[in-house]
Amino acid sequence: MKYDLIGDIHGHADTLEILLSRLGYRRRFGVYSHPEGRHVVFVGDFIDRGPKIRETLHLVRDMVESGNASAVMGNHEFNAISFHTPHIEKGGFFRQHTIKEIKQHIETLDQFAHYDHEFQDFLDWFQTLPLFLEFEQFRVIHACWDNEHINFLKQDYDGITPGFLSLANDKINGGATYWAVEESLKGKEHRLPEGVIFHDKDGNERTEARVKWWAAPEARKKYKDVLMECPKKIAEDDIPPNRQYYSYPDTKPVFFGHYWLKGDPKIENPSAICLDYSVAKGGQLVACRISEKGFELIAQHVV
Ligand SMILES: [Mn+2]
Repeated sequence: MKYDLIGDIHGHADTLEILLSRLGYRRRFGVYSHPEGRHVVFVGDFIDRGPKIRETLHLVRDMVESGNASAVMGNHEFNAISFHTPHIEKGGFFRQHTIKEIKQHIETLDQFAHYDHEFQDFLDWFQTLPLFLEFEQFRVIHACWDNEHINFLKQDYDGITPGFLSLANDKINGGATYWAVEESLKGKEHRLPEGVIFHDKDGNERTEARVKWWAAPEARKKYKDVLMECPKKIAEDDIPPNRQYYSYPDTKPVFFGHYWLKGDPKIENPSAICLDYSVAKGGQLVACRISEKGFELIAQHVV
């Protein structure tokens, strides 16, 4: 099988259709497929933010159900399941309905306002999405591959049950389940050096920063090389040898999305390749074609 991987879509169905046609996929009997039998793997985050979430979901699910694509779950799909599933024991839902959570999900709610039944169908479909995929030549996960979490999920994950949702949404008591879902779907954070803080985009004071776990070991010299939101104060400082930041330990390539990278896509580390270049912030939707020539990134500016 020949593969094309596609990054976070966030409701940008028109951009997705252009990218698919540039990759040689054609709509046949209503479903995108490739004349040479190529297969797409989507890295998750189909919903929220963009203008055509329903269309995106129909396109992606039709490809998956007809065997023309595979998909893993993104944090937005996981959050949607949690947002809409009632917590029978505690009351309310597995994900809170405060302004912050509603704002993140508002485009999806709005676009499905008159399609309740259809939305329920998609929520059921989200529950069938795997949390990671492993192929012969590569791996796929939404945010971060850590073998400890993968082994836990292989042994203990038995689908999206109420028990699983309860643990996965509970930082205090959720244990290994919470951390496996949190880090696989949202990434890892590490503590900043003593006394260093930054303010996130909502103005909250933060003492932990997201780790660029995909940065190759030889490319990790300064703090800015390993931290996503690196405070200016330490950006150019060398990382002391006693400070360890999680690094993907294997050579088998892993593809992921999630990180809203900026600029033109490039492969910094051929073992860990991010395909999210902020399509929902005016950036690009990115695919990686795997062929005899190796990996080739194909980017489509949002339309
Ligand atoms: Mn994401």
